[in-house]
Amino acid sequence: MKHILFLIVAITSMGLSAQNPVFTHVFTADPSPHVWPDDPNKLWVYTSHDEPGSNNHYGMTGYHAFSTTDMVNWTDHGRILHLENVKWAESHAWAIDAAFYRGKYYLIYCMKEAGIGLFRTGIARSDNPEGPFTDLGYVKGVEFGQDPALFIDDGIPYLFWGHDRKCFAAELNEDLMSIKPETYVDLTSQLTYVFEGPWVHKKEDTYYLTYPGLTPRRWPEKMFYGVADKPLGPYEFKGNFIDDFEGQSGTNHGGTVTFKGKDIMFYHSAWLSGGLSETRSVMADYLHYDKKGDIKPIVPSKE
Ligand code: FUB
Repeated sequence: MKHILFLIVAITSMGLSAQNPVFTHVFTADPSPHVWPDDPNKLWVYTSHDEPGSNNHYGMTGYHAFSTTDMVNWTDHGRILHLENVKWAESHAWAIDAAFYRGKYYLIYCMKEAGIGLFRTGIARSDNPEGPFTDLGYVKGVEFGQDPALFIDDGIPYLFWGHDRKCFAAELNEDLMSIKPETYVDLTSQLTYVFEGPWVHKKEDTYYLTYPGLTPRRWPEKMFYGVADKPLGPYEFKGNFIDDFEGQSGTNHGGTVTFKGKDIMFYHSAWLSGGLSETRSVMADYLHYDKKGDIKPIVPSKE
């Protein structure tokens, strides 16, 4: 496994700051940030990997993992899973998430099933956060499983997924390989403008579901959110928190993590590629809540 240590030179009075885009030696998208319970001083970001020139509507082939203790010095743990290691899949290694569940690390991702060409939600497992990850197959009960997010709440695994203006969720069975059909919910009508890429995080007692959406003005995607008091909703739509910005990609996608007491939103832009939608780069900015618990708008920063 290739390990690359690289430095991002950024000094701020807050002590936790990355330069945007966060990774500049490789194109990355769809960031999934996590702090695992065994090491609260380390932040992990799992990403999909844009390959310039793939020229096949985001014809991506694998995923990377990155870790840091300070948001300045990052280790690229290299390619942690590749299409060629997933027997049931043929193409399009799209968005990813990760989870720690019952002592093991899991990746959850979407790829097109061989011979069928529809997205399935794959699961891979490892003893270590950086892998190697072994594919276990795809989750049963999920039709067209694009953009999965695996959210563990009080030891219960929940899967969220969404595509083409729809968003769904369900509790998973303990082996994570199938949904509990009786828990399946269609959240689409609760999440105005939803297009794809759901992500759930909990703050105090509130569940926040953030997602890329399309307004009637259409592309590019902007980030929206809704809130609930239970993981499976119902969700109350709250609004937009990352609007259009200079140098964005046609898509946006990301997640939130609390690291060393700060809430950080990871998402992506096309800053590094000069605006090419299929050559994206991960971004990070602080996420702030107002007194009512609403997410304040994020304006992408250089640092
Ligand atoms: O990265 C490929 C696709 O683009 C993701 O699955 C979508 O969410 C969008 O970001």
